[in-house]
Amino acid sequence: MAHPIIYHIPVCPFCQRLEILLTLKGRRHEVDFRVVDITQPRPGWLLEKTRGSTALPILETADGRIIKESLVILQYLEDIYPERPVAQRDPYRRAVENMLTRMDAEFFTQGYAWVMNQDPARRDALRDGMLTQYAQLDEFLLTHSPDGPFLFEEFGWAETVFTPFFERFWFLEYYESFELPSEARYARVRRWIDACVSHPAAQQVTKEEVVKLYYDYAKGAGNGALLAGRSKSSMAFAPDWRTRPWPPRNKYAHSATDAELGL
Ligand code: GAZ
Repeated sequence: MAHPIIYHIPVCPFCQRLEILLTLKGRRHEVDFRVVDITQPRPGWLLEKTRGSTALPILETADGRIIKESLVILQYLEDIYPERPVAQRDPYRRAVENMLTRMDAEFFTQGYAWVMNQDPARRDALRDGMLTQYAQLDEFLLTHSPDGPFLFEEFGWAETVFTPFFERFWFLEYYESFELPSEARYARVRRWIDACVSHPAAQQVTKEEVVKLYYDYAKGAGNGALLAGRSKSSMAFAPDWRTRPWPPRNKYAHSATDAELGL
């Protein structure tokens, strides 16, 4: 049987969701992942497939049809590979994980707004906004899964949706010195996050990779955009991130050059 093709950006959190789901199902090798360089304009053949949109991931089915949006692609993969279900099958339990899934956008938007912020005067408000997000997740988990660590018995759908963002938010620790306070009202969500990021199916990125590749996000440039005075994006594939130095952490005081970043 022909395999589906996924066009993706390796460090993109939405793309990582698909890799996690397939890994949980033991099917990672059955889907053909093709890398797209986010720092270059999209090639014409790809824009033809997407009818002009540029966001990734997209999935091309075995018979050549295109599916967009990571959550929609997750459901498609869940449906074509029903063995080892990741989504809950009981309608109420599925509704519970869907309610948590619906909290994803506000959560990641808050984290990205903070890392991309360039105004030191807004830092405290952005930190408070982030803490509100963690408190909301904590409250949800305490209501539906007080013991945990996961929402249900195992790492499942909600964990697949959120874990890529828990791993991206390592950039807040590095560039904003953010630590989730050791207070009771974050204790449940902390246990969830710790269990999520240490799960074997969610090891596609490391803290070092996230911190190095997201330097330009920390300076306000998202999605592979080029900052003034630079000739290369920190999201570039080459030189390999492993060979680059750790970037300077003082994003409000200093703008690193290509050379300082090992680019
Ligand atoms: N809703 C889509 C999905 O598949 O779930 C989102 C996909 C997406 O945004 N992909 C990004 C992309 O391909 C890469 S990862 N961008 C290039 C383009 O041309 O669209 C996304 C944000 C955000 C901050 C970061 C990211 C991100 O908002 O990590 O909003 C969607 C992009 C502050």
